[in-house]
Amino acid sequence: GNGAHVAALVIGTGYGGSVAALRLAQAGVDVHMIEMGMAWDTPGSDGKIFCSTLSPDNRSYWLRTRTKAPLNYFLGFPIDRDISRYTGVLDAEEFSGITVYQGRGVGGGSLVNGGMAVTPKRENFAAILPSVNADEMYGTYYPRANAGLGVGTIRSAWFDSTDWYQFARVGRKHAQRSGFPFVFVPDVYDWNYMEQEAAGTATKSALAGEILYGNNYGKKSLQKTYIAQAKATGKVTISPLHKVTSVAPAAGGGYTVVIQQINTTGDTTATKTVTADRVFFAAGSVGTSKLLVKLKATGALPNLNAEVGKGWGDNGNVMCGRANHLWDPTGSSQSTIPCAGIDNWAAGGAFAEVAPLPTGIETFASFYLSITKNPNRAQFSWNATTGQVDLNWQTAWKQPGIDMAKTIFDKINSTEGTIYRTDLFGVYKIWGDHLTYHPLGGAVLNKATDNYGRLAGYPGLYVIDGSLIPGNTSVNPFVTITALAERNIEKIIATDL
Ligand code: FAE
Repeated sequence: GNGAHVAALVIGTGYGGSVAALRLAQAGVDVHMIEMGMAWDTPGSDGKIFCSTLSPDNRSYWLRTRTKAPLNYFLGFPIDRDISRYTGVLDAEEFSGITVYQGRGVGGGSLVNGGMAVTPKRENFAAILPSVNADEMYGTYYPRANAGLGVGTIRSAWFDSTDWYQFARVGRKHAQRSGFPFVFVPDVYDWNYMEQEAAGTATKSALAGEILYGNNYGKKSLQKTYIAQAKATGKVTISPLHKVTSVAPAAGGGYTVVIQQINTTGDTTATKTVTADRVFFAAGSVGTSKLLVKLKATGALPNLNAEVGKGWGDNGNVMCGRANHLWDPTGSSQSTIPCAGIDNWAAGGAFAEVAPLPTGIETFASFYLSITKNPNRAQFSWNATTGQVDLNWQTAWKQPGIDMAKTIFDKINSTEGTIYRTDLFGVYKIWGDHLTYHPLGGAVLNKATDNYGRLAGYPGLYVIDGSLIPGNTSVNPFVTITALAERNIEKIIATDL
């Protein structure tokens, strides 16, 4: 409540925040988590907590009156539709040159993501987090993160036989015929549950088009893993629909945190002030960067260093589709959960997820989300005129990523005698170069913070989320975000408490 004092306040309930909350609570610290999104624990009038990708309603998007699907065209026709404004689960946050998709609610990105839980190849780690000891990460913190997240892999006999992954088997055939390594990718979706869905003995979720706006069953989101464990300690409380707007040193020590309570149409209904001995910024790459840049510029935290807001990258995300021959159908039944990728990182700088296109009809399309080594980095800055934080990314900065993705798909098209789809992102547009699912950086480790996330200039303030990672993880990012948070919180508990 207003005026309260807390030992540790955590801003955000995604991967970094959930790890911090659990480990602090286990060390005996009382933790309060503040989350701007909803709790997502109560079914709607249809009996479901989340809506399906095929029929989005107000639960789909964060404060929008029209959906903004990442893949927004089909056969050249726009597929977005009107919805009522609501604190839905997926935020399509628009900056001048890029739309950044993020989860909103208790569980952060784990509510909306594909659950692909990938540990980077060790040989790539030095480029991802140069100041972090790789032996410790691969010996201790990656295994700890994988265990905490409940990571598993598809059963290969089922992969080889089920209709639901025909699209991925076509992806494998095409990758291998062009000489690219095809690799299975672990996921936090419960693979046994998915086999039961296919057998008709469990309510369908991944096999019913659920993913982008939440999975009602099957996916081990943070609500079911780290957050459930944190709550079970009895030392963690969570305030959903509360947004942190300010953090500043308090007169008697610690920090004054200003929090706005909002309703489900996004209006502020109350403003509360609490004090906290320690504050953990875990609002995600964009959320944490925006807060820190604003607080530095407006005088709440003037001593933050000049690295704050810098080093932001898109993890090289680009999307594309290929048009298959009529003898290569990808299937009208597709699981929403990707399970494999094409690895051309070393030779071409691209790792491509073989992604589903679960439309319910045969599309003859192969669809891919590529993670590339795009070197471009952007910066957040305070715009005093608008009172907003801007990001200076430009759409043209995706070109290196497109060129890297082409090292895979130009080759496959040439081997197969196929072409790119031009109907998925507009009319005659091949590349989905307008978005990222993987924002990273903005408060980079060992630059804006020390080597464990302590913010320079302010004892007791920490960053513990994707903003620590300088723009790229070579694979999907949440296992690395979780493992880094495990490493940093262990050090902070051992030395700062
Ligand atoms: P995040 O999970 O974004 O959590 C931050 C939380 O803070 C959110 O719940 C916010 O609502 C909340 N917040 C922000 N500002 C405030 C504020 N001022 N006050 C209170 N609360 C606030 O951060 N990654 C993978 O590894 N594998 C995948 O398969 C995958 N698929 C994805 C698919 C989609 C559609 C999307 C959007 C993302 C995907 N990702 C995937 C990325 C992954 O979800 C993301 O990297 C992590 O969620 C980032 O974790 P953080 O802890 O940094």
